[in-house]
Amino acid sequence: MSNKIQTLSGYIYEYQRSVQDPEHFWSRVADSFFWHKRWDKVVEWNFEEPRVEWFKNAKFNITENILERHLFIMGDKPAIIWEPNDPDEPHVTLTYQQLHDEVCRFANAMKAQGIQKGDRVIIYIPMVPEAAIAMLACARIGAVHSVVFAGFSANSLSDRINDCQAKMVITSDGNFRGSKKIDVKSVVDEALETTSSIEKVIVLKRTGQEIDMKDGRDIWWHDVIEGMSKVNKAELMDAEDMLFILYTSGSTGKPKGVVHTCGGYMVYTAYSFQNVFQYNHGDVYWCTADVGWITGHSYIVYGPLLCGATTLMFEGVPTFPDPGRFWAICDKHQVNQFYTAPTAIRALQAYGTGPLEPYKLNSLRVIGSVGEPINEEAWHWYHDHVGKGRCPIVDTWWQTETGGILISPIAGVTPTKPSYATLPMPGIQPVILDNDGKELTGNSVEGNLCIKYPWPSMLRTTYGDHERCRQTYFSSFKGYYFTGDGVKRDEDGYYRILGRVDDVINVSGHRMGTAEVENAINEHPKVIESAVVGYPHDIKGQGIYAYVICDMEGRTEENLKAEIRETVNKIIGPIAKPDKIQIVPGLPKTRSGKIMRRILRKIATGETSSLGDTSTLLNPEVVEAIIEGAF
Ligand code: 6R9
Repeated sequence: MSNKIQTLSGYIYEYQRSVQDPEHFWSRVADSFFWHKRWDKVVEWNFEEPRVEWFKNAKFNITENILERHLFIMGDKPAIIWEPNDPDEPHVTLTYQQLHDEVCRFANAMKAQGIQKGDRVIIYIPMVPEAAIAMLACARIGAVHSVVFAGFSANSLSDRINDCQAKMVITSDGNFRGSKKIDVKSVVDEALETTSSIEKVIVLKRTGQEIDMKDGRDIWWHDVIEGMSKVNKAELMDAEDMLFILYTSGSTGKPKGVVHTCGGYMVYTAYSFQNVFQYNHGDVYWCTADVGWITGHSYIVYGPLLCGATTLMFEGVPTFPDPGRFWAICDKHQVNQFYTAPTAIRALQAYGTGPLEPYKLNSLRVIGSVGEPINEEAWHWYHDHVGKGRCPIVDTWWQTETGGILISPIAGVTPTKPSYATLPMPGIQPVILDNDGKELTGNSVEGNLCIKYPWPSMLRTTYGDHERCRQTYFSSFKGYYFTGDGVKRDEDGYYRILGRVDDVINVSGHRMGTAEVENAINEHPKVIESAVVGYPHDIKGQGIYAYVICDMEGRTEENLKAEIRETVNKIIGPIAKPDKIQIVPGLPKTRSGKIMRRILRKIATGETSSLGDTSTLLNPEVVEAIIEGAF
C-alpha cells in the first residue's frame, strides 16, 4: 500500500486533506485494494438513525485482499508465525500460500457442513492459527463470525449463541495456558444445553484430552477438511455486508453484539495498521492480544494480513515458563513491532528488570499499548527497559465499536508524551463536549470524548437491536458518536484518555459492565442486592469492588464471599470475579431508587472525606455503616 505517512508535516497534510474532503481522501486509500466492482458512493450517513454506509455497492471479498492479492509476489512470505505455550514445542510458520490453502480447505469444509452466506458462526477457540483460519474461512464464504473469548463461561457462550442464532461452533478439545490445561469442549457442551440453533460443532484437536463427541453434531477439524480442495471461489460481498459480530460489555447487563461490515473495516484496519506501526516489508509484528477481543481481530488478523505483514500469534501467557517469556519470543523471532496492554506491562514490571537481562531486544523498533490508560510509571518502564529508550511508544486509543485505532501517535513521526494517546488519525474528527453537549473548543479542555464525522470501520448497529445502538452511542449527544470515555486535550492539542465516564469497568483491559457483574452476583440465592464499582488496582488498572446485601443465615462471611466469587466465575468467567466483596446492610439510594455509585466509588478508593452531597439520599445513614465496614 502506498498510503504511508513518513513525516510530521506529511501527517499534518494528510490530516487536513482527510477533514477537508473525506470522500476524496478515503477513496484514494480504498483504491489500493482489489475490488470486483467499485463503489457508487464513498460515504452516506446520518448519526440520528444512525445510518452509516461506506463504499456502497462495491463488490469484493476481504480474503482475496489478504490472500490472492499477496500470492503473486509474496506467496512464500510468512503470514502467521505461531509460538506455542510450551517453549519446547516447535513453532509453526504459515506462508501466504499455505494460509490461502488452509483457508480455502476450511471454507469448503464449512460449506459442505451446510454453512451459507449470512449464517452466523461462533468461534470459541484458543490462540492457535486455526482461529485465524476459521475467521478468514467465514469471511471467504460470507458467513458472519463471532469470536467468543475461550475464557468465557458456558453461560456467556450460550447467551451469545442465542443472541445471534448461530448455526455452528468452531472449538477445540482443550487449551494450554501456562502450566494449566483448560477444558474448552466441555464448556461448549454445557452451553449447548441451553441453545437450539447450533447444528454442527467442529472440534480442533489441540491438547488430546478426553472429550465427548456427540454423534451427528460434533466433527473433528481434521476429519472435516479431509479431501477438501485448496481451491475456493470467494463469495462476492457488498462493502456493507456484515463481516463479524463481536460482543462487548456495556452499561446494561446484556452483552451487545457490535456489528462490523466488510468494506470500511478492511480499508481502515489496513490503513491504520500500516501507519501507526510503520510496518515495513520483511518485519515481524507481534500483538499479544487474544483473537477473542477486537484488538486480535483488527491487529493480529485483518490489519496485518491485509498489508501482507508477518503476524506472530502467541498461545501462552507472559509469565510461563518464566516472566522473561515475552522477551524470549521477541529475540527468537526478531520481532520489530510489539503491541501489548498496560496490565501486562505492569505485571511484568513487578518482577523488576532481572527477567529482561538475558535478552537483547535489539530487533524492536516500535512498541505499542492498548486497552486502558497507561500510567506514567509503566510508560517509562516500557520505554526505558523494553524499548531501551530508542523505540517510540504508540499508545493507541480505540474501542470494539471503532473497529480500528482512532487516536495514536504514528510511530517515529508523532512526538510522544507519557500516557498521552496524542493526536487523531487522518479521517478522525474528535470533539470534546461538556455534560450539556456544548463543544469545548481550543486547548486545555476536558470532557466527554465524541466523534463528529463517520470513519470507515465504525460499528453499523448492535446485532438484532438497532435502537440499542442508537440509544447507547448516538443519543447522549445529538449528532455525535459518544465513546463513553472522558478525555483531556492539553495545551499542545494532545489527547489524554481519562477512562470511562459510564458504568463500565476496565479490568486488565477487559471491559466489564457493572450491571453484568451485579446480575451474576445476584444469581447467588443468598444475595438480596448488589452494587459494583471499579477502584484503582496496581496491576489490573481497575479492580472490581462489590457491595452486597445478603441473607447471612447458615453462612460465614468468608464462605459466602467465596461462593459469590464462584457464582460470578460460573456465569461470566474468571475475569469478572470481584477483587473485593463487602457485605453491607444497605446501599445508598436516591429518592427515585437509583444506587448512588458515585459514593460507592469514593468509599472503594478510600476517599471518604470527599463524598460530596449525600442529602439527596433516601438512606444517608447507610453510608456511615458502609464506611465503617470498609476498613
Ligand atoms: C481496543 C479496546 C475500549 C475501552 C475504551 C477506553 C479503553 C482502550 C485505550 C483506552 C486509554 C488507551 N482504552 N485503549 N484507554 N488509553 N490507549 O481496548 O477495545 O475492549 O472495546 O475497550 O478501553 O476506555 O473506551 P475495548
